[in-house]
Amino acid sequence: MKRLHTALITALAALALVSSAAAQAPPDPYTPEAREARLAWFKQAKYGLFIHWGLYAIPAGEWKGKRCLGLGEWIMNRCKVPVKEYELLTRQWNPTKFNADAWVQMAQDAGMKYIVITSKHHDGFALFGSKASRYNVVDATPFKRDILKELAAACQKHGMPLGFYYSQSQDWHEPGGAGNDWDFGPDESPDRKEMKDYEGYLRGKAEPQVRELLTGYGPVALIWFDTPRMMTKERAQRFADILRTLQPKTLIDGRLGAAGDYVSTGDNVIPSGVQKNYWEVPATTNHTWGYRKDDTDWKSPGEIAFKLVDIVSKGGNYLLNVGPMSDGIIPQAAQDNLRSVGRWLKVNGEAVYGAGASPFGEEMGEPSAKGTKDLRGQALVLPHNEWRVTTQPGKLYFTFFQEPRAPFVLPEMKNAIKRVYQLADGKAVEVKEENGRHVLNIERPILDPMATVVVVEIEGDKVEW
Ligand code: JFZ
Repeated sequence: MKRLHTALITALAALALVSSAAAQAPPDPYTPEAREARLAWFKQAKYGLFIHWGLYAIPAGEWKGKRCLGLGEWIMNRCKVPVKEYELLTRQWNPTKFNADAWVQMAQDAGMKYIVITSKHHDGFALFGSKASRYNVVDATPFKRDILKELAAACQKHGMPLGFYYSQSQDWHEPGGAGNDWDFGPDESPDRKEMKDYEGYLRGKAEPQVRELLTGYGPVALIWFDTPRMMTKERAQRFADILRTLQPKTLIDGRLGAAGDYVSTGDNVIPSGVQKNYWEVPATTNHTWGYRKDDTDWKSPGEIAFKLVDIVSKGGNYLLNVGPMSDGIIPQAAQDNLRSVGRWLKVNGEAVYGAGASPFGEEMGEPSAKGTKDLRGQALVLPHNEWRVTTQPGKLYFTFFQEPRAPFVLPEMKNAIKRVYQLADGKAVEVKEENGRHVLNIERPILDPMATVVVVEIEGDKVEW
């Protein structure tokens, strides 16, 4: 009896030891469950502000009196500006009107739920104080202020998640970085042998800087890697390990080269239907990321609202960009348009934040019956842009971008309908049954000609057929 007792106690003690060890060991960040947990806030957020800001805001699309076509932040590459010449821009970096609080306030007014800013773009210049490279805002400019420190503090104050874009592979300032063939020759030989000290660059600048971002700026919501040239699985994994060790909750976008938490689509590319994997589209408000003084072709509030709801109805996030000017001001037209969408979201946000994808799909478009190809050579889908559906448990949000025909026939479903009303003012919408189909009689003129949301409350959490 005594022996049994002792054995029992020993076993219990061993069990306690094992379970306490399990409680202390950090959870494995590479499991699907850990990824889901990391993505929770992101799926709720849906709409973020991308900020491309750097030395390229000074030339703003023009070098020595000549226009350089293309993206503003690519000017060094497009006009083949030698490092020694481009570096001189640091002397002019003095954005006296930069106000981190004002930027975060604008994002909040716009209804955006996270911010991602370029900590270092392809030109290699860091917007933060860095021990790994003196080519940064604190050590190389008269301004001396750490932009990211100020932005991180403002975001902390407003409860706004902050992430950093980091160009891990292209760095046109460094002889070992990828991309600068005008100063340093090609990255690879014709038979794809690496020609530069790329490893030296990764270990000497990129990896240390990513570590700095994850240790000096509070909680980092995500790191937005980009253009993974020569990013082997092994190299990408080194970056992932830095993140998972220093801040296991930080998300990795889809352009590291491996181990991303979600898919990043092509720039401005919205898929034609619901996607299986979680995704985000990076997109511009005009036609450039970094500021260009000649690009004033802004997307209207209605276009932005449509894209946002379209994206949510397909199960993704919208990361919408602004390119502040060299004085630190975000172009006024972009601010105005974003704030207009923000006012719409104040009233209609339930249809967007945390909302699920459409259970239908026919509203999104149909493949060209003639088999036409689009500009990218893909099968052309002819979009239908009249309305979109987003969901919350027990609710379907029909967002109309054009005044619907009365009566509007709801897509087929088995669920009984409990209640139908306009989201903005709660006013009931008349619903009838005709030949087994639900028919809405939506009031005309339509409540909000930009986008009117009609909520259909259904029996049960999800649509059944
Ligand atoms: C990259 C950058 O080169 C650009 O300057 C900007 O920062 C943008 C957000 O990202 O450009 C890309 C990267 C990937 C694709 C297109 C443009 N893509 O996959 O289609």
